[in-house]
Amino acid sequence: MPVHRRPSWRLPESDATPEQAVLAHGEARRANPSRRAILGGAAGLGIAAAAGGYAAFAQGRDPMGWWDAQAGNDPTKPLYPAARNDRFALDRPLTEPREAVTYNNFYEFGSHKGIWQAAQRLETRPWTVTIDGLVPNPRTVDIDTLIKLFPLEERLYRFRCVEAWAMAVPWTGFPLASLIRWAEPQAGAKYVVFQTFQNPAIAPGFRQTWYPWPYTDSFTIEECGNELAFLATGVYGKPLPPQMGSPIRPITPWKYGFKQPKSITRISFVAERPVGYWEKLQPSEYGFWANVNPEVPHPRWSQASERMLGTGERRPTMIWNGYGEQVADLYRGLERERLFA
Ligand SMILES: Nc1nc2c(c(=O)[nH]1)N[C@H]1C(S)=C(S)[C@@H](COP(=O)(O)O)O[C@H]1N2
Ligand SMILES: [Mo]
Repeated sequence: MPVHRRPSWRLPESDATPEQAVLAHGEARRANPSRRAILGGAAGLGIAAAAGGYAAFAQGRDPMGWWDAQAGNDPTKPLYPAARNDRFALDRPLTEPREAVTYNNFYEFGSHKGIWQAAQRLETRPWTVTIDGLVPNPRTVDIDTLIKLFPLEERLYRFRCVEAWAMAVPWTGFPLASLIRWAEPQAGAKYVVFQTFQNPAIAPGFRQTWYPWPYTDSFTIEECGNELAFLATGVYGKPLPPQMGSPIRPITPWKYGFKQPKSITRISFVAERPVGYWEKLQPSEYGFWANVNPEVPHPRWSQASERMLGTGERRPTMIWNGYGEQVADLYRGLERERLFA
């Protein structure tokens, strides 16, 4: 099937070139939001209407207020905060939560970083996840049932986008390996595909038909079994906010962020290597493995260094995003493949 390709200057992640320009724009809007933008944003949203009056107005401006309201209604709220697993510690301070929840990539809600308000339209309950493909017992599970199958824990991870911005966040969730074991994949299952929700009624990105919706990406079964591979259901001690992929998303911190689809509704076990969303869109720029490497530049972004959200601090990029000790062995014998970017 032919895939409509946009010229590279119109490609989605190039909206962030130069990154500073986008950040400055976002900050200017935040500092001086137009009343119309605030009311317009709030009007489309059930909780804002329920809060009413000034509260809704203030909440419309305050991403932390939105998050608290949403987290307050979350059926899994009593599971937070989960105990921290100290084996996953960090070499740098955590990113300010406000920065992490207001600078996002979630193309279903728009191809820019300021989608957090638009994403509040995502209704994360009821929510189901379908487990299918090469498993003995394909099934669709309610998210609250699924989350309660596995004990939650907190881990501090680095997170790196191929656009060269980075953050350091405390995810809450459970090992991806636990879910894989529970699903009991058959011997022929070699890859695991994660698929994002698809509801054009609430997310304007789906009208941009040149994108290969739904957003999917995949890992090998071996990668899913690595101790770092995680299914995040929360961040900063609370259930995930919609803009960060509520109610559940995979996290593989040694890979670029685009490999990790948000707001998952399907996990499929398959035999053949799938082609993910970005690789479908632009195979010359995005590959299957997409492991972090400072020496392999993306055509539009040097990967030599990264910029921390919030502080703007520049740090040298680390190969495997600093997780070589845990993951490098996964790639022995695969040196001839395009392992990076
Ligand atoms: N469904 C979906 N998942 C997605 C994306 C997206 O556009 N849609 N963007 C990816 C990219 S490019 C990055 S860098 C991370 C960003 O995660 P964050 O916004 O929570 O920091 O989400 C990834 N997962
Ligand atoms: Mo990204």
